[in-house]
Amino acid sequence: MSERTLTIIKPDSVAAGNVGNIIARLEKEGFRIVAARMSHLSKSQAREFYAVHRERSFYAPLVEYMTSGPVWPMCLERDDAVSFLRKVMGATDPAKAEPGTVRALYGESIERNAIHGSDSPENAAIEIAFFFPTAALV
Ligand code: FUP
Repeated sequence: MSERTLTIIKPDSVAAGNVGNIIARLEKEGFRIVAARMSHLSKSQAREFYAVHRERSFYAPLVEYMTSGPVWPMCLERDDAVSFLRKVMGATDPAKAEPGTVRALYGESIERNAIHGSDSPENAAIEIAFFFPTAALV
């Protein structure tokens, strides 16, 4: 069933010049880009986006990293978009990600792991609303 999810091309990918490669891969995998923009997150935006991790030891460095440079949040649409993006993205740690996945190809470390993908349809709806007002979705 057609579904929407939220990805973020993270600062390491933008800095390394991998935005085009990652977007091309996502389109090749059948995702339609419903909304996209370049953004430089504020500390408070990054803290809010990753609030579920606020008790974790990696929270502060994660917020630092996600605000260290521009990112590309995008709303994507496809059949089973949430689970399919998780598959194309690969495991959180690029060293453990399946060969050929976006994180295996472009991720530098468990923190600097190239791309975000929503982990459930419920969170996808919350995360899409976080970055894009309804009017921005086409
Ligand atoms: P994922 O859903 O694969 O992005 O992974 P999580 O929601 O568990 O983690 C969100 C982000 O926190 C990761 F993308 C990177 C960061 N993180 C770390 O830096 N260290 C960890 O041990 C786990 C996650």
